[in-house]
Amino acid sequence: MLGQDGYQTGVVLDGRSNDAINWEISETTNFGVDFTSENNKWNLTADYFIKDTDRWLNRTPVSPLEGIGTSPFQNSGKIRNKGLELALGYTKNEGDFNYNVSGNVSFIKNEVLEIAPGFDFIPDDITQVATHFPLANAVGQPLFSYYLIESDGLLRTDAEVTEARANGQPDAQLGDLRFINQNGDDTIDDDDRVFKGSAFPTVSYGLNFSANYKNFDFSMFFQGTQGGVAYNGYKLTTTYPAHTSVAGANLLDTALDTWHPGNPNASNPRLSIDDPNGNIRKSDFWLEDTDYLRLKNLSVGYTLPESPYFQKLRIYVTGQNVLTWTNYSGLDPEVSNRGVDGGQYPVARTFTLGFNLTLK
Ligand SMILES: [Ca+2]
Repeated sequence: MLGQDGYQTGVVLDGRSNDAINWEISETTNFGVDFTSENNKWNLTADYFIKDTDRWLNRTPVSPLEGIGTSPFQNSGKIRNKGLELALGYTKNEGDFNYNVSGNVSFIKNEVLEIAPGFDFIPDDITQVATHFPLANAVGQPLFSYYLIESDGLLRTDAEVTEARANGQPDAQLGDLRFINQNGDDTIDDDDRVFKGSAFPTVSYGLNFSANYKNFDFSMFFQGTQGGVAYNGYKLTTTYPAHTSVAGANLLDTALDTWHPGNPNASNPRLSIDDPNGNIRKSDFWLEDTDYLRLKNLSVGYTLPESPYFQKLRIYVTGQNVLTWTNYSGLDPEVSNRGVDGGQYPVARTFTLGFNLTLK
């Protein structure tokens, strides 16, 4: 206001709508075979598919001259999913001991075929600690790929520090991360980013086993994936207190495995309040494989024979997410959020004791 000190609160348009958007269009081509053996004991299914999604809905950036913070959705680009799905089952139904074993595996490749003309990549708005936007979409890469500065271990000798200082890291010290200066200029910045895979697993599989022996029944289901990668932001916020979003918060024991002169073989870079080397910047240091095998379901039941009071009574114990095998260090390898792990609440391990009663 003229003649008054200070600022007045103004209003600015953060985004705008796009009247021209349409549904995405998908086109799927399938080749499949189903096979069942004559005695119905074996069955096999194989399915090869190509699914193209056209008019991909995304927030392609608009010119900053528009003055809006959030770009509107638009249809631009084409995504391809192709893969092979196999399922095999075996059933035995004779005598006291009957069982069914089945397994399935799928190999899926996801690839961006087109993006809006004039762009090398379309940044994705999924964020970690509000400053890391690790994902981008580019032709030839999987959808929602990591687009990051590459790290190459810790600087553990004076010679390595000297070399890093001459190669884009002027403030490097012992215990800092070494970053790869892809374009060879005198700084490490977003121009040094490379694509580093995505959260999409390349292989997913499941194994189911169910059996009956006299009055007992038993079933278990395993599931797993391979080839997916997560951006472990949870590690960042629980190891490095320098980040403003978590200043003063409790840390995990990974903070004990940070470099200091008494711990020269640490896996994590040194703790630093001002972080002059940018160790906690957006980089592939936070990427981790999410390969896992999980016993998703385990169930054991016993059915009491018919009595004067009921027709059937089955007592059972069921467990979910009973066991998990993984090297992923976050809370849960089944990371949602396009693989950007901000410490989302993990799936619960639950056990249930119950009964099914069928009255006469
Ligand atoms: Ca550079």
